[in-house]
Amino acid sequence: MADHYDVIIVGAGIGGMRMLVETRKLGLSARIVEAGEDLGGTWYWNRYPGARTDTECWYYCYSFSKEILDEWVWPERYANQESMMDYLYFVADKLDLRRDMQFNSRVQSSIYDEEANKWVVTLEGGEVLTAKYFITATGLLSAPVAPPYEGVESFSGEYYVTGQWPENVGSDFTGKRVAIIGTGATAVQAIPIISYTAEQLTVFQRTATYVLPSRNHTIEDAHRVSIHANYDDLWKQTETHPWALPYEPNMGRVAADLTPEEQQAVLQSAWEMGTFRFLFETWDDVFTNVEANEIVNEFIRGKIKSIVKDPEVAEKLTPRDHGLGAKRPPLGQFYYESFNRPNVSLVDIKESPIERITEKGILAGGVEHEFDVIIFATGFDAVTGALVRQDIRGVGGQQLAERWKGGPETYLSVAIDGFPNMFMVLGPQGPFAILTVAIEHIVQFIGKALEFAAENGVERLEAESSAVAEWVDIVDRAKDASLEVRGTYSWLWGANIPGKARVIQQYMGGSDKFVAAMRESAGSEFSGFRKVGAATASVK
Ligand code: NA7
Repeated sequence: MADHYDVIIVGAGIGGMRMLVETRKLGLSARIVEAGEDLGGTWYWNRYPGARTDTECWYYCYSFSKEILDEWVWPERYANQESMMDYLYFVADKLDLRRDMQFNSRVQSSIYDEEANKWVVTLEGGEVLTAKYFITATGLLSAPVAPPYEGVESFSGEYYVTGQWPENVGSDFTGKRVAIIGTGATAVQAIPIISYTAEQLTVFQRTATYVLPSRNHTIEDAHRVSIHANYDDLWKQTETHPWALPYEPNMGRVAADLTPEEQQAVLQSAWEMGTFRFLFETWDDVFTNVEANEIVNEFIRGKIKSIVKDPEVAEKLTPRDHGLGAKRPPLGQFYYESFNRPNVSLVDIKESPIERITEKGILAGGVEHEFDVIIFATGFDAVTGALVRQDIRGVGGQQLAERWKGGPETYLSVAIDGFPNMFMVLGPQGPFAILTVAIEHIVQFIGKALEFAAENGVERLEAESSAVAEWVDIVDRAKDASLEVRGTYSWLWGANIPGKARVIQQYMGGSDKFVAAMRESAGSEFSGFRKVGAATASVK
């Protein structure tokens, strides 16, 4: 007999842990199955040198418990990987979450049994669990891209993928010649740290990006007191901001309202503050007006030129083929400065394409570069990757991967027609927003749906096809608001994965509107869901 639960949750990261707390509140039995050896999700896997949040930690955290908010002491503006793990351990210990988690448990298949109206989850290794509800919390950026070049197996040195960083490899590369491929948010964090010890660090860049300064710092006690005192207002603010940031949602001005001198002063002061304030506390048309966007782009290009001493390197680091916002901008701490170090060099692989990995290193543009270590910071099959890589089957054996071949289709990111009693925490077509805030809203919505089902004798809760079609349309239309400067680059469009449908993966209409749509559904007896009662649960 398989162990049976009310709920099986896949993933013991921030989302899965929060979902477990919610199911306990409802008095449901729940089991988290987790592929890793420990909890932490993103923070368990991404142990690469320099890994840290690029969201200020006082809102990159759980908001559901005042006690946890009050008790936990963040040491820095952006928590590093170790701090994030300590925080998650603290939460897990405090709420005794581990007793409902099992590790080293990678799911092989999750299949809806229509006759029995239950989910059958089979783990690699053969263990079978069953549940009424199947909830995925497998993360948006958790399915790393495999090293994308031939010859990796022939490399005689060590190679690492940042999203699967081995536990026994730290950040000391003394005496090593190191290559890093990629210049996204991950590499931007890793490069400065690796540059401190590596004998030589060679960065292979495909596309130059706009890196904004993070301005990390330790948190003074007085600052901490003020953060804690203002938490209620902070969470309220996240409800009105499109990215769920605790900032004012807009400045009430566009670039054209300011003189060129005023524009430069505004940009300079936003640059000094660090974090995403640079995007939101300058002018409101940064992402929607090409000219307004270009003023910001030029400002950052000027910064690169002034920071990087070698003009040729500075030029290679300067993005010219897209505007700020076309890709999710990384935050860096002394990123551009790293390229002034004598042990750091840059290879532009658009000029010198990587041909293959060799026994000794990397062959690019006809030149063989020799290395002891190669680091692949080449990103993730984002948003849908972790879901379609699982064998998830709904009604009639329909496979999720097959269903989403042409792009994801969901209702409010949490449910899919044909997949009854399945919910997703951070599924595709959810808000492009601060994920901890998004998780809180989504988990509460799922919790209310389960409560509604229990109170109303609903045995099978499933998104209506018409509601899915409508949400897909809303997501598609929302992308147009800022398309002119955003383009269709990056993982946000599935553009980094050959053969993946090039459609917008997340809802760009704003976290505030997303939350309103969820509240509307919950407030009208979960409109958009088909509800089937006990007697007819297994009838088609
Ligand atoms: P990203 O942002 O997807 O960055 C991946 C980087 O790797 C980016 O610079 C890519 O260049 C580069 N890349 C990808 N494939 C290749 C190949 N085949 N050859 C060379 N370079 C390649 O992933 P990250 O892990 O940095 O960050 C993910 C998110 O984590 C980030 O957005 C934050 O939300 C946190 P490209 O720009 O595609 O030319």
